[in-house]
Amino acid sequence: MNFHVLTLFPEMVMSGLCTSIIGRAMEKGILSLEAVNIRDYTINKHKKVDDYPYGGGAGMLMQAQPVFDAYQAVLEKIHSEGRQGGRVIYLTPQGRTFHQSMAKEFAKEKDLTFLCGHYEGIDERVLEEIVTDYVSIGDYVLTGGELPAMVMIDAISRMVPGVLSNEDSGETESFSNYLLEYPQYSRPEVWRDKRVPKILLSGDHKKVDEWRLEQSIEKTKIQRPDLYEKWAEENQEYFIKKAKREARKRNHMK
Ligand code: 6GU
Repeated sequence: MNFHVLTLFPEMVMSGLCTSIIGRAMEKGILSLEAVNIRDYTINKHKKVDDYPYGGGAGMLMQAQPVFDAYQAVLEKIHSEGRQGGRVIYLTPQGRTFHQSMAKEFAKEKDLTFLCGHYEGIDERVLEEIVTDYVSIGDYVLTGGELPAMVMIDAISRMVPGVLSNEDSGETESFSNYLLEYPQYSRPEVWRDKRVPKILLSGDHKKVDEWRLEQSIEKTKIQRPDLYEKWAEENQEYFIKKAKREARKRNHMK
């Protein structure tokens, strides 16, 4: 996967993503990341990239020319490596809300270009010309598209094969089945008088799995009732099995 980021703050993007798991995947050659400074492409002699909006209104807009030319440079690079351009994602609170399923879809692409806006936005004409996807990362307003691009690149990267180790494949975690993660514990067995739940020390893997699933369900019910409803809808057999288990227990006690 090759990520290209069009931005006025290339150092922010590079420094935020070149560490940790993403950095290692880049060293391994599974991922590449380039941040292209839009300001390098302005034809304005003062290196200006913004101007007032026609019709008036608050703030400044990023102009079409430097954004378009910066994208042409990215496109030429992609073509020179024998590939087609691929999708161009504009980060905007007006876009579709980013979601795990979108991360999985984007992870199948060869090249993804992220366009980060600043000020009050970007001249509509260049958006019409180059953007294929409008994406938001949630219902709040940020000062620019860099953090959203970094959030998306992180989430997409961990869905690219080889980026995570086999043990923690992206599949088994929160949202892949609507349930949140169960609580986890490491050494020591007692910390500040708090014990690790006894079941986890039992060595009974079946019991441990049952306990973890129950914990996941309870946590999801409390923290994310919206996700819980979706899970319950798709896992009705869980409640039937659970009712049968409890009925058996009652019969044993009689
Ligand atoms: Cl993608 N951009 C900005 N500026 N603010 C946001 C956002 C994006 N997603 C949520 N808030």
